[in-house]
Amino acid sequence: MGIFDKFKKIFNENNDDTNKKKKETLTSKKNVLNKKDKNKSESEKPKNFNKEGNTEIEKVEKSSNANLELKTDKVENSENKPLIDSNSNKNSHKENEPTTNDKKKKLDSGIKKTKDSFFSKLARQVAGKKVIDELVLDDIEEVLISSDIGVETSLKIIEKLEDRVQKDKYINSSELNNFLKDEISLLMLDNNDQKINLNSTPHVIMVVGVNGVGKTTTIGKLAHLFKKEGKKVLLGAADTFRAAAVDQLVIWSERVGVDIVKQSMGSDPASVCFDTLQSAKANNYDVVIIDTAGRLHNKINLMNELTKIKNVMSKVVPDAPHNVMLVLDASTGQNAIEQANQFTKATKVDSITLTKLDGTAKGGVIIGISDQFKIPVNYIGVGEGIYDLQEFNKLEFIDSLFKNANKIN
Ligand SMILES: Nc1nc2c(ncn2[C@@H]2O[C@H](COP(=O)(O)OP(=O)(O)O)[C@@H](O)[C@H]2O)c(=O)[nH]1
Ligand SMILES: [Mg+2]
Repeated sequence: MGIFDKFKKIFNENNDDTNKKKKETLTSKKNVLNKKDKNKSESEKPKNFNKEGNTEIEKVEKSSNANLELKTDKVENSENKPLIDSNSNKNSHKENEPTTNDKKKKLDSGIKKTKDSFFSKLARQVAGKKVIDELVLDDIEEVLISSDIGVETSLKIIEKLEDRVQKDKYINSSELNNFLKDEISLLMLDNNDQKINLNSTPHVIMVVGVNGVGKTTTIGKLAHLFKKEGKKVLLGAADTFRAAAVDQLVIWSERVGVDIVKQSMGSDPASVCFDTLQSAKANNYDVVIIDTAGRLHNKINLMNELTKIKNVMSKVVPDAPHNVMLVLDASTGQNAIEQANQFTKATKVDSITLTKLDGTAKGGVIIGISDQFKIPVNYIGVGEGIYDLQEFNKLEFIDSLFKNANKIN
């Protein structure tokens, strides 16, 4: 009996036992990870959530602004407080638009760390082994789990790999890479319709996600993409919670050259949304993008807040928001999966944008997110600049991830 047949025999004899054990180990690994993530998200909660206590509420009288015209640079309400900043006629940035090739390079360099870390770990595990057989599967499983793909998704891949190795007895390392490439493609949701379909006017996109994930930055980049397509874009600064949040969105609106509706810090986010949608309707905007505060201190509060905002919006535009976009930060790895869990429980999420894929080794999280949530990842953030938002293309991403993978060691 050859050595592989011997291993196979032993493997088959212990197969049931091993599978059981493997599942138990994975469950315990999963528990540890979940616990870790839970602790992490606890520590990310804003410490001073006390609106009345910390916020100087400057009362901004709402105007009946249904007929506001944006002819002037600033439209002022009855108290001479600017309500809408009109930037659409301003000469915005003069940076050069990147070519398709530039974008590809940016994607390649963005996911380089993810790629290097994943394939070098994989190469280390299979180093010195001519073939991949059952004995190496545990090590490959470790690599998948530690690459932020997510435990559930890793388990699915490993089960398929087990079947394959049982069938073929063994595969070599380039076959392993091809196998992983095919399986990962199958697991990732097919996002053929990558663009957000702007099928109503105004089309309202509400952007949600915890603090610091890149919501405001994404809104700026997105506004630029829509403007470039000839859309009339209005931003709504409904993150009234933090001092700098409104200012940050104003800066983006000026940079991109799109209009913005704002009130003072501390005002009711729902009221900002109401104003924004009214202005959008009255002035024929094509797209409205609403920035929200990233509070995730508990599911009930989050749910209540988002429900309130949605209800107020639908009073002005009945089916708004048309798209709830969840922004997740790839560099937080497993924690991004946990946030997706929380947000999808609190509200219906229509699309996901995964930011900070540049400079992180945890980009594998996009595979787990696509597999587990069945929500299209529409955009990826690959930097802080205005052009650093790309429509997510599964095949391009996978090609970039696996290109020359055999050479990494
Ligand atoms: N490298 C990188 N940084 C990003 C990306 N998106 C956002 N950021 C940065 O992340 C930080 C937080 O972003 P911000 O938009 O304020 O997050 P928010 O709190 O969710 O609105 C800022 O310093 C951004 O410049 C990205 O795709 N890549
Ligand atoms: Mg923000």
